[in-house]
Amino acid sequence: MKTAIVTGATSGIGQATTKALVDAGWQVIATGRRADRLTALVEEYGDRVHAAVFDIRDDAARDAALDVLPTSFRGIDLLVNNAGLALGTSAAQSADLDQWRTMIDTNVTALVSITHRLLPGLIERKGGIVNIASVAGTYPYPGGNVYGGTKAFVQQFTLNLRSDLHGTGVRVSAIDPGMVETEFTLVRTSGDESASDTLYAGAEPMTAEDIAATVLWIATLPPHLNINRLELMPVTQSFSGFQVARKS
Ligand code: NDP
Ligand code: 8X3
Repeated sequence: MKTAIVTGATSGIGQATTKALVDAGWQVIATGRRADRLTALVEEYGDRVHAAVFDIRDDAARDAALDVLPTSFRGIDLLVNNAGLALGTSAAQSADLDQWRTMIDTNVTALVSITHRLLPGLIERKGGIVNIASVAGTYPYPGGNVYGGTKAFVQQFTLNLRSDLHGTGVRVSAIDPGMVETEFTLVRTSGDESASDTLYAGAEPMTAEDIAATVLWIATLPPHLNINRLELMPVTQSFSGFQVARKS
């Protein structure tokens, strides 16, 4: 049985990916801070899910959790780097620096740290890495500032990993989703349910299950195929023009 580790499995895309992988016959190390949600996954799937509760920004907590993995979960075939967040939609000049640092610590520093930790085993097993980036890493928008910057990092890190892992057999992919209805906007707006509901209302956004199915598809392609980057949007989402500030 193949083993995956999914970061940010307590909600949204990570939770749906955990379920999709288990339903497809994998066993999953599910990580996140909210222990109750990981416990619920274990209750649902039994010994096919191992709950590893830690803050992904905390190297010592991460290593402690990975050091005590049950023997049957120790050979990891797939790393799904999904844990991440956006905080705030303010323009850079009025943004909160602590929120910027939290996004960088989570979306960039923690992602590269767990990747670094797991790379030797992934190389040994000719495994795979799927990084959840975002359309925000490609297309700028007002208020996207550091969030978009972190996701551009994830996209480029993915491609550079491919270069370094050349010849190892390890596959590395970035998925760039557009609008997916999850707790993402609730987190971004510090719990503003009406802002979250308004954003998704009538938009027919993608679902966490849509992205999970894409992760599973990438992970189960024949071993000679690598998806480098894959961008997805709901049909209702597309592009808008540049803005021009005119002299009055
Ligand atoms: P959710 O808020 O529903 O899920 C985010 C997950 O990340 C949670 O499981 C959360 O776990 C985990 N996480 C956040 N911070 C930490 C931390 N410090 N330590 C451990 N885990 C953490 O959002 P999504 O499912 O939408 O987001 C998943 C990924 O998808 C993110 O990287 C996001 O940027 C990306 N994405 C989302 C899009 C969208 O429109 N929803 C579009 C494009 C990309 P917990 O809080 O329990 O620790
Ligand atoms: C999330 C997509 O457009 O809200 O990464 O930034 S967006």
